[in-house]
Amino acid sequence: MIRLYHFPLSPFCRKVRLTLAEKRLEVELVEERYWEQDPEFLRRNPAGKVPVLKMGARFMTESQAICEYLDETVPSPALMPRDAESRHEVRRLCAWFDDTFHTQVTSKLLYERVYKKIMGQGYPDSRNVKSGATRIKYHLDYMGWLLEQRRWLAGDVMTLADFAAASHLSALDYISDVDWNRNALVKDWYAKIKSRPAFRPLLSDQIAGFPPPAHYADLDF
Ligand SMILES: N[C@@H](CCC(=O)N[C@@H](CS)C(=O)NCC(=O)O)C(=O)O
Repeated sequence: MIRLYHFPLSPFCRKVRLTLAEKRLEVELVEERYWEQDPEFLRRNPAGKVPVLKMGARFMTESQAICEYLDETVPSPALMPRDAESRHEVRRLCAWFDDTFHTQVTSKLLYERVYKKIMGQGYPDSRNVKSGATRIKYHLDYMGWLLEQRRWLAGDVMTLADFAAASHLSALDYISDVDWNRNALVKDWYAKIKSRPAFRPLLSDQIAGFPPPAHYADLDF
C-alpha cells in the first residue's frame, strides 16, 4: 500500500497526487500539519516538509524526485518525454512553477491568506498579497505565450510541467486568486486538465474555515 503524508492545498503534494492518480496508483492520504513538527513526522522527513510518500518500508521526499521516480517505475501513461531536450524543458518548467512561481505568487497569496490563519501566525501582510496579485498576471501571460506555440506547457503532450502549474493554480483558485479571464488559452488549458479524472479528488478538498468558491469544482468555470 502507498501512503502519502500531505496537506491538501500544498502545490507540491498536489503534483504528487495528480501523478499517482494519472498512473492509477491507489494511495492512502494522511493529512500532516507539518508546521506542528511532530517528532514522528520529522523522523519520516528530517527536512520537515510535505509531501512524504511511503512505499513499502521506504519514505520518499521531494515532489519532483517522487514524480520522476513514479514515472520511471510505472511508465504508463508517460509524463516525461523521451528525448533529453524535451525532458529538460519539462524540468525547467517544473522548477519555474515550484521555485519562481511559488516564491513570487503562491507563497505570497496562499501563505498570507490561508496558512497564516491555520498556523496561528497573525493577519495577512497586505504588501505581500498585493505583490503576489501583481506577479501572477505576468505568469499567466507567460503561460499564454507558451500555449500559443504548444498544446501543453512543455510541448504537444501533457507532462509533469502541466501538473506542476496546475497544482499551484488550483491551490490559488481555491481562494479565488486566479483571473481566468486574463488569457483564453490558459483558461482552455486549465479546463482540459481540470476535467481529467485524476483531478477530481483535488476538487473535493475542503479546508476547515475556508470553504472553496462555487467555481472551484465547476468544470465549466
Ligand atoms: N522542494 C520541496 C518543497 C516542499 C515544501 O516546501 N512543502 C511545504 C508545504 S507546501 C512545506 O512542507 N513547508 C515546510 C517547511 O518549509 O518547513 C518539494 O518539492 O517537495
